[in-house]
Amino acid sequence: MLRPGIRQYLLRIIFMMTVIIYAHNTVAQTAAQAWLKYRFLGKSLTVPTRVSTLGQSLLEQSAAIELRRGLLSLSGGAPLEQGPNIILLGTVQEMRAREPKTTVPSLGPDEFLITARHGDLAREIDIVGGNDRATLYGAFALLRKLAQGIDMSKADIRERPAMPIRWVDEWDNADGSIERGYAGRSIFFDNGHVRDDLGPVAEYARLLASIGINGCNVNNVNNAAVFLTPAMLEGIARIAQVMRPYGVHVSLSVDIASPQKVGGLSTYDPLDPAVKNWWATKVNEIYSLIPDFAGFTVKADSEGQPGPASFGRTPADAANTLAAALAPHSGVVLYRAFVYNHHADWRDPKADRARAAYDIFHPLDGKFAPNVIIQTKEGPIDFQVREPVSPLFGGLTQTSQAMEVQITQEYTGQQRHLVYLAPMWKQVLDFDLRVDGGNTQVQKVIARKGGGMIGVAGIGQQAWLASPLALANLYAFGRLAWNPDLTPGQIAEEWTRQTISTDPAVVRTVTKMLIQSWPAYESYTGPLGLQTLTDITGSHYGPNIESSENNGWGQWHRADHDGVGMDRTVATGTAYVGQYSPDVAQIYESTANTPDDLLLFFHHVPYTWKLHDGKTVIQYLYDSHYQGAAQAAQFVGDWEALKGRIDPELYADMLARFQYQAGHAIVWRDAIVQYFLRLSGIPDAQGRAGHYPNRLEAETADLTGYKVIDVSPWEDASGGKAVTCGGTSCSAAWTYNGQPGRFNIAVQYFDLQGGVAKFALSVNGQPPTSDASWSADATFPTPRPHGDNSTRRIVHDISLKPGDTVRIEGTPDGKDPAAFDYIEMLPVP
Ligand code: GCV
Repeated sequence: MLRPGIRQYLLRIIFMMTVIIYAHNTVAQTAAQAWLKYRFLGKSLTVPTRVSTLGQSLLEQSAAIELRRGLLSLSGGAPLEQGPNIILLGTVQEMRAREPKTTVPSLGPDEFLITARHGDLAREIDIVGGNDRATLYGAFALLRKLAQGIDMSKADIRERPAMPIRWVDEWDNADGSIERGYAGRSIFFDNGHVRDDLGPVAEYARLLASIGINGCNVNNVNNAAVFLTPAMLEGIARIAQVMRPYGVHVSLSVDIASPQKVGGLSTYDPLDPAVKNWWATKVNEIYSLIPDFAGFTVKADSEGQPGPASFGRTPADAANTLAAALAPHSGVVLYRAFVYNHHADWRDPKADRARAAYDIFHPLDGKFAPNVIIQTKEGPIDFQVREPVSPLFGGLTQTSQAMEVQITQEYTGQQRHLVYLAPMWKQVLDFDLRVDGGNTQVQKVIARKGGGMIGVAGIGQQAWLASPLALANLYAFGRLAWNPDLTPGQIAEEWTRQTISTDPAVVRTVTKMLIQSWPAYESYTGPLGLQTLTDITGSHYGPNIESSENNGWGQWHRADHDGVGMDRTVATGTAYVGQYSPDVAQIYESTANTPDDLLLFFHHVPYTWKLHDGKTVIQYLYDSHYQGAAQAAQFVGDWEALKGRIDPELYADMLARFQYQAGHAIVWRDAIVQYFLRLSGIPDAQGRAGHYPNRLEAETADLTGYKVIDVSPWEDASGGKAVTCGGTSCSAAWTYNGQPGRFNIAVQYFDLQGGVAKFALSVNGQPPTSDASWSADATFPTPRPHGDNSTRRIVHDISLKPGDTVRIEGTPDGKDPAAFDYIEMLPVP
């Protein structure tokens, strides 16, 4: 007969194992696929493993469950302790009630303490929260340290979040698609409804809570009206229920025209009494279903969304109507400052989209209700690879503000390229707007008056963000919203230790790669403040330099034969610079003071303009693209050095991604370099741009079945041309005339959707290696040959001598015509 204590203990273990096994069997998508892995580090833990709570609240119970789950896993499955040693969880009030004589300090909301106590008979770690959610944050903080192998036997930690709003926004549509999402379909919605299986949502909430995120806006800011229908709200209530145990409150994007679209009113004028009443009633209905509902996010008068301007009303009128409905329930309105005219006149040298947010919202400062927070993207345009900090952060002194950043990599490589964004966000958080000569760093501005940080996440069903390393961005977002004083390097290291390995060599290499990734991407996609030179009116992925020009979207760079860049100065340009405080404006108004990396955002200069180090703008454009592509190639080598040190599946997955990225960086490099060479007529001093001596163009081959086509934009293909196969099989052959030697042969092909074309390379009719045939089975944007889908395959180590016949055989499939651009002989080093 087992003693009751032991029996209870065993039953608890069995229960926990069942929960864990159940969770892992039923939830295909788990938090363990991200950073909550809690790998056994091969040594015993430095903390007690018996966990107890003083309170019964849902969040304190979650904290205990998370701790037990984490400790069990971290100790390699060894049974949790039973003895007197303990980790004790409770709020300040509960701790004070337990031991009236001890001095437990007062803690703010979400603030926690972790303290180790060593009595004669027992060891104790207390996790004390300023509220019950803080006990959960404390539990995750302890696990975070343990998972990195940090000794916590003498823990003495006190942390509080820097800002109250720490939300992710999802741009999920009711049909299950995700706007600008690159990781498959929604975990929330499908076919017009909330999904039956919300297992992944619970796992997501765990991930969010583990980094202190306390809000999740679950639907797209576009197409939002349907989310206020009664049936949908029932489903949203289920989502809220699943996220509640982790302290993540749900909010909704709303369409300002909902009173008309959903409510059947004849107007949605925000000052109309019937409209106000409709919102108040709708909000009451929401709170009856979701008592801890967080609030609304609003995109209005922007990119075709309806808004108050249709009635001559201001954003303050609209925001305050919603705020009045939410105020009795303590809900908030996140009103987005992303309001601009996307039909601007590109011929007007004074027109400037960058001005829009400040022009519209600055005059309204002081007119917003206290529960309105103005949500501003970190830069004045739209999540470009580099922009200056939005001047609006300095332009609203009486209004709460939140900064919106993008975790989903819309303009930064769509998770196919490694781009760790923490260094970009950190620069913005630390930027001092110098308002009234004061200490007005962005991180201080957004932390006051109930503001904070919003990360547009783009989480989907494919391993959260598709690429394992892209998850460092979600992690970093939460960590910076919690503590903007952390450095991107610290965050990268702690993420790597928890996610990949605590092996110092691995941590060093992965951290280095993460830190180098944003500058690398910038240098091959849009340096000097040009912004991402991508397909602005389409995919936002591959290169398309002119797509920014001659349209109303306002992402202009004004490149012409003589020069490049937008003149935004007060003296001669759009006067955007005047929106900054005088101290900041004096930096950007003059070319001498403007940092090179933003030169072309603020100034139009000739290509021969000398940068601060004396190099010309055009030569910098050439050099930067070659350096960036070389850096992308280096990532492959860096990663290969980790072979055998990390999980083999992760190794193989990321290796393929880095190989792809290295190839696509060449597509970017060649497109931009060719474009500016042709436009400026100024050659590359190093003779690289436009000279590809090892390349054999498809259009120069002896073609059987293949037809030559013009690629659009022309710069996305070598020589502007490619070949495409109209039949069942086509081939292109060249007679090799170069030096004899060993080569890696790169084949640049277009991997199109709607079929899986096949390619094979042969030399003198024979496949030279086992990797000389492959399928074009990836999924890229754009249904025709384009920089979006131009892909490089390298067939390794082939001996060639003059007179050899090199042939590419393409077999189309469905809508994929086995198109390709060129082959390139790369001497084996
Ligand atoms: C949700 C950019 C994106 C849009 C997005 C918009 C926004 O323009 O390309 O997809 O719409 O920003 O932030 O509202």
